Amino acid sequence: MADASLEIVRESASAGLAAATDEAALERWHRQHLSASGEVSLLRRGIGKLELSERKAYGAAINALVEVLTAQYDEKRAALAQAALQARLASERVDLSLPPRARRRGALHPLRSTLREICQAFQSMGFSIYDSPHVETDEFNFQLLNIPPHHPARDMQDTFYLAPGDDPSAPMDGPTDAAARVLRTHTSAGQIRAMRAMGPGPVRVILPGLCYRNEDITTRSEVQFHQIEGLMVGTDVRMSDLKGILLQFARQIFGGDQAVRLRGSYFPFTEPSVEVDLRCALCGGAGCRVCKYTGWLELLGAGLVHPVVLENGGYDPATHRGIAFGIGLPRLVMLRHGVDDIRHFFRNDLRFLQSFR
Ligand code: FA5
Repeated sequence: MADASLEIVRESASAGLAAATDEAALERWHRQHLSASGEVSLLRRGIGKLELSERKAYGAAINALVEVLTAQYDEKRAALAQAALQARLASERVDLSLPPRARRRGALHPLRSTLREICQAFQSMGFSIYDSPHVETDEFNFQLLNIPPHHPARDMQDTFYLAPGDDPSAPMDGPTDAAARVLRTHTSAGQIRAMRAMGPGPVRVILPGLCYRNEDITTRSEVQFHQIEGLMVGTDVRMSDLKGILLQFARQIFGGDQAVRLRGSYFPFTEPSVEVDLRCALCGGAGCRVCKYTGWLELLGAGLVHPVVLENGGYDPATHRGIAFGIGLPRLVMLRHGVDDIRHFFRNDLRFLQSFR
C-alpha cells in the first residue's frame, strides 16, 4: 500500500521534472519535492505512524525514491545548463561569412612581356643572352667602341658620370679618364666584354638591359630605357645576315608579312652603319600620321662591327667580321601598341597597364 503511494509520488514528480523548461522551474520543482519542507520529507514524517514491522522497508523505499529523483534532478539540471550554453553560443556567434575581397590578378609590365618575347625570338635564331654591367667605365662605354674623348658622337649620349670612390662631393671624373665610371648609355658597352669572354670562337648573343642618359624627359625620351643589343661575330658573317635576322625578328614581333629597309647612317662603332626601318603596320606602307606619311617606321641602329672594335674585342678584322644592332625597347612597344607617350610606361597608372592584358 505504502509502496503504491510512493510510486504515485515518483510518477508525478518525474512528470513535473520533465515539464520544467528553465532554471526557475527546476528550482521550484526541487523545493516542492526534495527540500526539507518538500513532499518527500512529509512522507518521511509519516514513518512514525506505521507499524514497527513496516517502518524499515518503508524507510528504505523512501531512500530509493530520493535517490531516483535526485539523479533525475541532476540530469535535468545538466541538460538545462547545456541547452542554455548552446543558446548563448548561438546568439553570440561571430559571423565570419563575409564575402572575401576579390583577388586582383597581376600581369607582366608591357615592357617586360615584350622584352621576353624579343629574347625568345632571338633565342629561336640561336642567340644566347649575355649580361653586362650597368655601371661601366668610360673605356668600355665609349673608348673601346671607337669613341675617343671629345668625339662629337658623345654629344648624342649625354652621360651620367659617377663620383670617384665613395665620396659623392668629390669632383667628377671626366671623359678623358678611361677608368671613370658611367651609367652605361647604351648596351653596346657590353660588346667588348662579350667578345673578350667568347673569343676567339664565334659570338651570337643579345644583351638586353637598362641604359641611362641625362636627357630631357619628353613623349619619346626617358632618362632610363631598355635596349636590346645584338652581336654576331665569325669568319662568315655578312650584312645579308643582319637583314635576314632583323626581318625574321620583325615578323615574329610584329606579325604578318613585314618588310624592313636599311638606310645609311653613322655610328662610330659600325662601318657601314644603317638605320633599320619597319614598313608601317598601320597603313601597310601607304603613308599615315604615325609614319609621318613615309610608309616606314624607324626601328633600330645597326651595322658591320668596325674593325677597330673587332680588334679591341680580340678578333683579327682580316679573318673575322661582325654584325651588331641596338633596339630601343620602349619605342618598339610604342610602335607595336600605338602608345603615344613613353612616360606612360613609368607612371604606374593601372588603367594604362591593364589595357595590355
Ligand atoms: C645606340 O644607342 C647604339 N648603341 C645602337 C647601335 C648598336 C647601333 C649597335 C649600331 C650597332 P641610339 O642612340 O640611336 O643608338 O639608340 C638606339 C635606340 O635606343 C633608339 O632608336 C631609341 O629607340 C632608343 N633610345 C635612345 N635614347 C632613348 C631615350 N632617351 N629614351 C628612350 N629610348 C631611347
